[in-house]
Amino acid sequence: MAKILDDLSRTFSEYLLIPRLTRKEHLPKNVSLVTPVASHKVGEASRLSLNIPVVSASMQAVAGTEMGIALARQGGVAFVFCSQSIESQAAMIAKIKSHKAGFVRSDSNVKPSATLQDLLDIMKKTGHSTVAVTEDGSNTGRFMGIITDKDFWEFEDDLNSKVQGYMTPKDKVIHGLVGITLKEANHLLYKHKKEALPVLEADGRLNSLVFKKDYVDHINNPLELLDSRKRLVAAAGINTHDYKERVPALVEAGVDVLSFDSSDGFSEFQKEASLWVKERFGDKVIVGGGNVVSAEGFRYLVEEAKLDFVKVGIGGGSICITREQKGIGRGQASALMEVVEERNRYAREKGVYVPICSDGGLANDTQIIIAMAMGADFVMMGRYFAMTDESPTPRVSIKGRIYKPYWGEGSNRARNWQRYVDDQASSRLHFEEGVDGYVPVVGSVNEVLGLTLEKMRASMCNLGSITLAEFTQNAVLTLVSEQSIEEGGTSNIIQVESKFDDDK
Ligand code: MZP
Repeated sequence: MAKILDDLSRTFSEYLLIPRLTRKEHLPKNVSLVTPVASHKVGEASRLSLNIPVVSASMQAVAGTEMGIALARQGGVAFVFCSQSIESQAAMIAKIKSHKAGFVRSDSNVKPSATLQDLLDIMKKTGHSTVAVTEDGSNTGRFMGIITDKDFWEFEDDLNSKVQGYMTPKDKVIHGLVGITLKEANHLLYKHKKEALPVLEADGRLNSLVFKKDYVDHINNPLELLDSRKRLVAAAGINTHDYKERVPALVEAGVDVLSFDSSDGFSEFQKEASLWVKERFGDKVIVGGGNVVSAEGFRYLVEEAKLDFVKVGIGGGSICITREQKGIGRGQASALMEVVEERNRYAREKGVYVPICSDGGLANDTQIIIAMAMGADFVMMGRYFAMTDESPTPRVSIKGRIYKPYWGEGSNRARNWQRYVDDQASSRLHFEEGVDGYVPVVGSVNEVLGLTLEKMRASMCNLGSITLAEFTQNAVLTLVSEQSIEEGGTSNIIQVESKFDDDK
């Protein structure tokens, strides 16, 4: 006979946190949101930690290059979607990795004999206003000079003129030589009031460029997540079908973290794929997976599949209809609490801590905070990021308001047959598990995350916590009745902004 669990399937909105003693040192400015990504011995550090406990879903409508850059600069990572060709996903990872390294390979270059029109075309294509001039127009050619959009007037100068007549020639360009440190390079930029510093090889070929704006960006983004070579950390979704080709291409492109993207990860497919990646790449790349909603699923993925982190959540995603279609899933709070308990048991038994990611269904900032209090190490979100400027979809105006499209990876639109179809031989999607819709545009990742994290830091202080580990340790949660949820809202007043309520 089927087993019926005693507990109800509960969601985050059914819980509230009880404040604990706030001491004087419990101030938002003292809070650290650093959180582990890879499994590690209890008491030791994870080989990669995020600076904020937030990652993006691996979805077509959410995470491309721009999201990868934006989130890493805030201290998290975006899992670049895998429902695309291996080449284009690897190219996105390579772009994130090359976005900023202090010393960047120049990707806007011209020959001295190029015309101003050629130059303009390059500037429009790359969006860069500073272009290196090299003898052969390559990014490692003999350095001849530099030209910026301030050196000519698009509507006044003859666009058939040659770049060499307008560029600043090498002997007048402040430059450094390979071997210079980033600090020394930034000092030269500061001293000579320059925007860009070319760094040259001893034989005069261009090696890289250092930009003032990168220095300023770094100061403005103190939580930026960088690898040991000062490149942004990059992450990608993978599947259990083409991993033997996809993973090597992603590793070659410089990926740091991989995650199996599957609605049900409690499978031999995921074990086999994970062990293959582990055997081939060892500790070179972090591999997470899921999704699971039970202690049993967690154990399997950790002990058998050897995954570095485990994602929890089936059917809670805002675009997800898995529960309606297949009758599988679990309330996200119940699933998370059971898996966290098992993770803690595993840590006590084996002395190994496995980070847990709560994936999907987070409808507001409060739910993110409750998920963290319940023991998630980080949360994964799709809708939240689909609404930002950096998601890869176009803005559309509907009845005078601005929206962006958002669709599930299990929808026909995503044509992500590998994720859901049971019949491995068929590429036809038998039934949909996701829907296709629109979400309102809310602003930049920076703005939206800034507010969420401000609230998280404040809640942590209310619970007398400076670290996320303390937050979970100190958390006391209470179930709320429908009446108390109503009590928590405003009562007996007509709110000024009530006309916006349908946006929530
Ligand atoms: P949400 O943040 O939009 O609520 O949920 C995002 C999560 O939903 C993803 O990380 C993924 O686990 C899940 N997802 C993505 N596509 C589907 C689907 O088509 C889905 N059913 O459930």
